[in-house]
Amino acid sequence: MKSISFLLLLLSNTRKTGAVSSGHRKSCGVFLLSWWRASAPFALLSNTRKTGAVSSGHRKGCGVFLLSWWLASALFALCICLRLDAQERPSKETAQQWQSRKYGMFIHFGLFSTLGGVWKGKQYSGNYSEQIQSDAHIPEAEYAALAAQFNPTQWDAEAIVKLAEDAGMKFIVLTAKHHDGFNMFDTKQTDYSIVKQTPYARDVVKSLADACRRHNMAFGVYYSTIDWHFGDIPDQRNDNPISHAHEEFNVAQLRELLANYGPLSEIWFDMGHATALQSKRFADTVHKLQPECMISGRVFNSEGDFGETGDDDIPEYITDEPWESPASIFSETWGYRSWQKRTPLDDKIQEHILRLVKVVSRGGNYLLNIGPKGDGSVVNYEADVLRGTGAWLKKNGEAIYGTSPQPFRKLDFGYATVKGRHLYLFVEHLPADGRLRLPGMKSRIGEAGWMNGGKLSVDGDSVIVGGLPGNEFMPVVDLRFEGELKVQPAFAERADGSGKITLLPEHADKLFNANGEGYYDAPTLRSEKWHVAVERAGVYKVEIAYKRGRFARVVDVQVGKQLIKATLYGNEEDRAIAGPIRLSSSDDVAVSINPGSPVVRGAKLDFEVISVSLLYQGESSK
Ligand code: H79
Repeated sequence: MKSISFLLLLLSNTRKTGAVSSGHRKSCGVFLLSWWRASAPFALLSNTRKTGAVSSGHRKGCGVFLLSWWLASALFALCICLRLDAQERPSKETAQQWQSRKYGMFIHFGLFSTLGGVWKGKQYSGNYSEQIQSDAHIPEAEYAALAAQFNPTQWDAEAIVKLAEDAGMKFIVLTAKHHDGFNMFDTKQTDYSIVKQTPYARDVVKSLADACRRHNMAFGVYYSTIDWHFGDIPDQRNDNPISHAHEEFNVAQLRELLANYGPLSEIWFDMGHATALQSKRFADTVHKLQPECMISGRVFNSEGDFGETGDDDIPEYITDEPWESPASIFSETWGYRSWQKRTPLDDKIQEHILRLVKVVSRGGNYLLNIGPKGDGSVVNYEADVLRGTGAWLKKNGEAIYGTSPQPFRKLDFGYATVKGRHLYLFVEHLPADGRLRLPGMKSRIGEAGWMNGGKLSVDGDSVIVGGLPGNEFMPVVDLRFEGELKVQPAFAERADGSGKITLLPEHADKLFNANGEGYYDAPTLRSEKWHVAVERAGVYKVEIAYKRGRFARVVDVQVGKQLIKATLYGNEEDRAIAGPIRLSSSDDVAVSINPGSPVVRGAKLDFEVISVSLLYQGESSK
């Protein structure tokens, strides 16, 4: 993931937002229109019109027939339309609300918590401790028998929500069921649950859902699509296929989770290797009952509403699409590990503040995990890490919540976010000359100052800070700008002597689809985008040099607000021409290559762009 890619479009099909749903409906309409026009009675009508060979009586009968046929087919078309669009996706507002929360608490709590990473006196480190059943090859019956001793009397949902608040977290996601298949909620699908098989006999998911509701804290659940108790073979990769019976079981459990715990902010599907139809069925099951519930990309096959990075992964890209980075306090485990070597607290707090800032500056949400002990209590060290991040957020939260990603590719001092007329600068390293440079900043900078602190002077595109305030970690500068935020992209391409503007892949912002078919699938390239300074107004053609396209395809070339199509053939190496197109002179026109619309979820650029050239044709087209 350490590529030079800067942008990631995590979910290919943007159908999740309101905007895209209408796009989808439109494409559905286009499809229906062409189907209708191509259908027999229409062909008959146009034929008879052409030949004029039918009598008027015949024509009348024919008209009635055609009218009723059209009405029937329109009704049928409507049904198809409604059916295709039956499962709504969360609205744009919901997606934005989800994105604005930025920092949440993940909780890995289950039967595995009772073992704390130890089985029969041996510490297991081959896998995360929540997967000790697999790591230590514990026979199913022996593992299931642990339930008789599982009595988390120290589980205090109210205190956990309070801890999340103190940490500055805005949402909580709890493991309703992990890969071991042990249910932390009351389910009718199996007796293998905390309610039916433990002395505790209470629904932990319910207790937390209720506490979250009391505190206005967004609440979601983690749900593993694989299940060792159901019969999936434990395997380190956890990419088991899902049998038909298991699919039905999962769907029934999802319905319970969506029906019995109030509105869920998200369902955090994890692992397994669902088929495309299974992923769609899981997503549809959720959205049918709660259209506003966001679904993690690990439902796979591009059915998620938000992208999920790999565990503890922070990608190098920037995007304002919904995505999340799930993180554990120590990358070795999510579930409680009694023998975890705990490093100095302040370093750990700083490590997670830095990770939070990186994720948020790239547009994502940071989901930081705690692994309570088998008795339900939170590990003190973990609570202290969270409270430490909370203390920093109390001062600097303004620069985190509800912000957009940084508008600069790279800053030599650290990171940035944007909100309204504020640009927030997170200072990780102080440059030797004491200046925070904002390359390409074109908006006029107004006031600047340390967050809740002293004023700073501004010189052109730099804020002069001199030194850092005290020995504060990651201090933040609050800078106001005037008007719309305008940042000149670092790589605005210009024409050569002949008027040709050449765009190369190494200068492109790359947008990817994440969470394709499964956990182990690399993100796929969805779009490449450049910024062009057009110095000469006039007519241009667009030439795309490409290679390794397997099939002929039409691609969308977006030049500013203009969309043109180019046809690429399945040759090893070739060129395609699109346009002509008229451009007026401007210092920043975005040019991008995208899959031909209408797009389906997961659509990708399955060829390699060698270059894109804008060729000047003259002042007007000949
Ligand atoms: O719930 C947590 C994990 O148990 C679950 N996802 C997070 C949120 C997960 N299940 N499987 N995987 C993640 C796949 C991860 C596999 C690996 Fe590894 C992680 C391979 C290498 C690092 C696990 C740890 C196996 C070896 C070390």
